Amino acid sequence: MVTYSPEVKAALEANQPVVALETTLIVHGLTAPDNLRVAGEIEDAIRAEGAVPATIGLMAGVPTIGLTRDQLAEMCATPDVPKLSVRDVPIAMALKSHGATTVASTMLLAARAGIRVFATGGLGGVHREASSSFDESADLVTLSREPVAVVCAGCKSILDIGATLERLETLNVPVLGYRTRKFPGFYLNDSGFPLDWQVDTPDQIAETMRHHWALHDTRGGLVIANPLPVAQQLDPALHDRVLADGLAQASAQGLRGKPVSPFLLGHFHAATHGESLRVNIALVLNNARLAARIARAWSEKAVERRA
Ligand code: PSU
Ligand code: MN
Repeated sequence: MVTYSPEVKAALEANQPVVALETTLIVHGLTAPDNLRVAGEIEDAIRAEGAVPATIGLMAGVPTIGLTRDQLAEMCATPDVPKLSVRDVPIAMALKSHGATTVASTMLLAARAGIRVFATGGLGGVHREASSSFDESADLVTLSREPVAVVCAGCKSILDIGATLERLETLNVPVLGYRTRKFPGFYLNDSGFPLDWQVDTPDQIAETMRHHWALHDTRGGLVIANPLPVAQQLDPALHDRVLADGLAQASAQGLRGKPVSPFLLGHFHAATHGESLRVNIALVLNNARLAARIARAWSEKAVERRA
């Protein structure tokens, strides 16, 4: 039902550090030809830090843990690959469809594979008009269920960030600022929302993971909020301008549901003439490197627990 690349299978069996990666970010969040190149760069960043990348997606209906470069190239070249949330996965399996996994569905498959660390760009969350549209990403409820630590630059700034943080609190999802007490704003270093907790080392994160899962019978995810350094962020004034414009366009076009996030990311990339794309790639690589270091700290703990 699930297939593994030989490299990922061997790493998991030997308790080596593994980092899960998603495919929605590649297939729907970026565009060709950048997307395939960036997918390779993310994997390289993880290897350079001494961990094994496991890019996850569905190939002809088969959940695949560790897509090869050829498989990723095929997915990027196939038109209209569906964006799969958790509820879509069994349908895509039955219909033997390719599928790009979101944060939520990647967490589901990573958890089944025993992968405990996952790097992405920004979480999905509560959309701005959610009080009337009910549009809240399944990423949030999945974080309350699946035992995976998700390294991200906060949630995408197109969302209602305050409401997203409130939902994470209700769902008992720990949110750890990595070397910060400010929740990052995806393209921006700081979203303007404070965090209760700061951690400074991958080992502190791995310790938190260990205690969280001991308390919850290995259920529930954690958010590791890793801001992009101020020097690399998008210009905040440009950000606010482009965001206001993008939200107005999405609402004028009556966009709803799954296309909203890709539309707004695409709008940013066009309206900033590629500047937001540079920032998006930089923050994903930054998250990949930290995730690899957390995966190493986690696998050291697993070895200690066995000793
Ligand atoms: N991070 C990025 N780009 C993306 C995403 C995350 O830098 O495209 C994706 C993730 O897959 C996340 C999804 O799960 O956006 C959220 O989509 P929605 O708002 O429709 O739930
Ligand atoms: Mn949605």
